Amino acid sequence: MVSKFPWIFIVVVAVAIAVGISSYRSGAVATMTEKTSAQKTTEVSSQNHNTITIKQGASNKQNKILEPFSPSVLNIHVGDTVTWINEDSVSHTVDSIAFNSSELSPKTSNSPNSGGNPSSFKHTFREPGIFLYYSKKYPYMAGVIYVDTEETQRQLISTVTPNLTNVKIEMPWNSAYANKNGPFYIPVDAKVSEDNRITWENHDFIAHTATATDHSFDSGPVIPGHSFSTTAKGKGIIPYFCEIHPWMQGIVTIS
Ligand SMILES: [Cu+2]
Repeated sequence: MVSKFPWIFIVVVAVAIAVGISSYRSGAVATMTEKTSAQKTTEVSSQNHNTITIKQGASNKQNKILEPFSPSVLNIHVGDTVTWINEDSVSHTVDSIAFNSSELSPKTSNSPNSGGNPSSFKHTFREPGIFLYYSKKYPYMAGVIYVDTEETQRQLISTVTPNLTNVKIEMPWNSAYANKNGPFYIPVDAKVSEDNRITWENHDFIAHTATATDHSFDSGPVIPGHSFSTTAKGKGIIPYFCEIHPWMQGIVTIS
């Protein structure tokens, strides 16, 4: 028994040292993990600030700029901030149900009439949803921001179906009241090709309209169970809304 004691002692000490080393190591690993997550946090916070550029020449529809607000579709998270920067040579506004910018001066303006207005506008998104915005001054300019919207849902609400010559857009059940952030039209940003037929079908129990902000089309009241069709003309983004429930908005992108 006595002769075994030093061996047991040695084993105990060896185990204690081994545990000590491994816990020291795991401490080091923990420190490395913290560093990695800190780096990740930095990456995420840099993604938290998104920029949308109002392109040079955006105010003139004849310039046929496909994305006057660039990018026109943005996917972000709750808590993220978006900054619109006016790089056009005239002033602009950014208008939506959720927010309205003041008059944004041209970024490179030397004009004494700019009145010291800012050339950029920031908005922080505090809740999930689909946020459409457009320009009240130049109503053919529009964009959409998806805040924590699942990709599957975005696909559902932005169908891209090649060879589809009749694109259907649904005015869903209780669309004016079910969800204050939409979708009010499904898909909310329909992508179509020029000369495609677009049909809005009213699946709701009340009448709605699909009225282009530039008045390039206007369904007038579409009663439940009925539909309205038009032909997609002119490449670009066309924002539209319901004249009866103007917070109902959608966009059609014609390419
Ligand atoms: Cu409506």
